[in-house]
Formats: sequence, structure tokens, C-alpha cells
Amino acid sequence: MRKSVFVIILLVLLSYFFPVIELFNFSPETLKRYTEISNIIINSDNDFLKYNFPGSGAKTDPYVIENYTITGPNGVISVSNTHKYFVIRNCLISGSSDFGIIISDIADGTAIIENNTISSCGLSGIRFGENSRVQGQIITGNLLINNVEGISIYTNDNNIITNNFLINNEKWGVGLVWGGINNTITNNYFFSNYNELDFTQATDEGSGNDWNGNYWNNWNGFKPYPIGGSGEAYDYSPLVCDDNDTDNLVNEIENALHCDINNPDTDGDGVFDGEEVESGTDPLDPSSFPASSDNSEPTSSDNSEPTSSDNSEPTTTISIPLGTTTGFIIVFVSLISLSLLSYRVLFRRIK
Ligand SMILES: [Ca+2]
Ligand SMILES: [Ca+2]
Ligand SMILES: [Ca+2]
Ligand SMILES: [Ca+2]
Repeated sequence: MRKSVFVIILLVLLSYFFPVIELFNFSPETLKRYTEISNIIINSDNDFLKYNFPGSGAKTDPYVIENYTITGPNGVISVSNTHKYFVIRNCLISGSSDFGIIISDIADGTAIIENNTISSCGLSGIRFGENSRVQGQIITGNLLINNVEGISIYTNDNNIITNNFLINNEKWGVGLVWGGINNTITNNYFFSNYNELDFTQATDEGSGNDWNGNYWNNWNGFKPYPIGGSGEAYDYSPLVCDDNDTDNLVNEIENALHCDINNPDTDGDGVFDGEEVESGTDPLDPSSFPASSDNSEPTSSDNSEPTSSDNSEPTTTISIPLGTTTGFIIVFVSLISLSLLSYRVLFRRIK
């Protein structure tokens, strides 16, 4: 009896050190819509048939790869060597060791990648592959958050990247790498994707690409906004957006993340929404906040009442809650004491 109590206590304490990383803060009702799958690998037109996707692959009736959840280091949607038309839509992909979605060598203008949520990938959330032809495709309405790179297009032309949310990706929100011409990158929302080399949120190593009309949270207000990389590109008409509650997160991004546009601290943990998103913590989860932040008292000066977070369906990822340093020390000491105690109890039993 005592032993099992100790085991339970130990498990609870261990879970503090090795917390479960919840991938998506979706309601159970919403999750019913999705099918879990380990990955989707299409390497020929015939491979579309293996998965029984709806559609026929015609331009007017593309294959629809929709409503899948894919998690873990081997989780990816990969499409290559195809001529059929297809759409990848409303998928949730998280934690891949390299790519969320990778496309290589497909027929021009055959792919639409829309409204997916892709987070915590070790390389690119979406990549159009190196040394392969991926041209005239559309990437729209996706949320790319906490990846190393948001969207990376390698040496390819005429792609359209629009209405995406590029949030807190480490190297860049969008990168046109090793070249690429006549790509259009417009009406996207860039927040805190800082390229360590030049502190801009995007990079362009090609020429003739159109970067006009995006939102950049670090734009200084003087046109134009410079894009990094050798292409010397600029956004000549950056978007200006409203931030109702002045938490540094504009309304459009708050809506994309299901935050409250009129409450600077949606989850009431004392840290503003903008700071949470910039730190990679969850603005909808009061147990997730930046480890360094002192959230002993709310930083919100207006005392708007906490939102009941209605029944919106959050799309943001949840990062690992680490707690405070003090909490860490207390738990560490308790864990050691309890381990010693349970060892002594077990040892006595055996004797
Ligand atoms: Ca705001
Ligand atoms: Ca807010
Ligand atoms: Ca908060
Ligand atoms: Ca939080």
C-alpha cells in the first residue's frame, strides 16, 4: 500500500521533469474531425491511390489530403514525382525532426497547400525541395509556428505565398534559398522570426520576387522593410495592423492563434500574449509561460476580466512548462528525499 503511494508520488514528480508535450490545444470535439496517421509519403501518381484520398487528381477534382494529425520526429507529408493535382488542407503537423511538408519534382501548378498548422519542426515547416522543380504552386492560410524555418523555397520560381502566419520560427518566416525568381509573397503575417544574420524575418537569394504588402512586427515604420539575403529585396508597402489591447500582438495574429484581441493576457498567467508568443509559450495555457518571467503579479494594467475563452478552437502549440527556478529546486529536493525514503521502505521489505 505504502509502496504504491510512493510510486504514484514519484510518477507525479517525474512528470514535472519530463512533462508531456501536448501538441495541439484542440477541443476533443474538434479532434474528432481528424485522422491520426504516422506520415504520408507520395512518390508517384499511383501512390495517391494507396491512401484513398477523395478526388481523381484532375485539375477540377484534385486529390484532397485533409484533416490528418501527424506528430513525432518521423511525421511528414512528402509528395514527389507526381503530375496529378492535389490539395493538402487542414492538417496538423508537429515535432518532425526535419520537415512538416516537403514537395519535390511535381508538375507545375498542381499543388495547393492551405490552412495547415505546422509547428516545432527541426528544419522547415514547408519546404519546396532542393535540386528539384516545384513551380507555380500555392501556399495559403497556413500557420507555421516555432519551427526552425517557416517556409523554405529552394531555387524555384512563380510560387505564390499568401495569407500565411509565420510565427516565431528561428531562422526565417519565408526563405527563398539559392535563387528563385518571380515568386510572390504577399499579405502574410511575420512575427518574431529573427534571422540571426541580419535580424530580418525573411531571406531572398533570388531576384524579381514580389514581397509587397506583408505585416512585419519589427518594421520601424519607415518604408521599405528590408528582406535579408543577397537578393536585396524589399517590402515597399508593409501592412499596418491594429493592436486593440496593445499586447504587441496585432488583431489578425491574435485571431489566428485564438487569443482575445481585447485582453492583453488571454490566459491570465500574468504574461502578455505578445511576450508569450515571442517566447514560444502558450498564450492560452496559464501553466505555460516564459521561465524567466516574473508572473507573480499580472502585468496587465487594465483590469479587464479574464475571458472565458469561449468555445473557440485554439490552434497554437503548447510548449513545455518549466515552471520557476524556485519551483524547480523545491521539486528537485522533494524528489531526492522521496527516492531515498522509498528506497529505504523497499529495502526493509526485502530484508
Ligand atoms: Ca493585441
Ligand atoms: Ca490579446
Ligand atoms: Ca498570458
Ligand atoms: Ca501562458
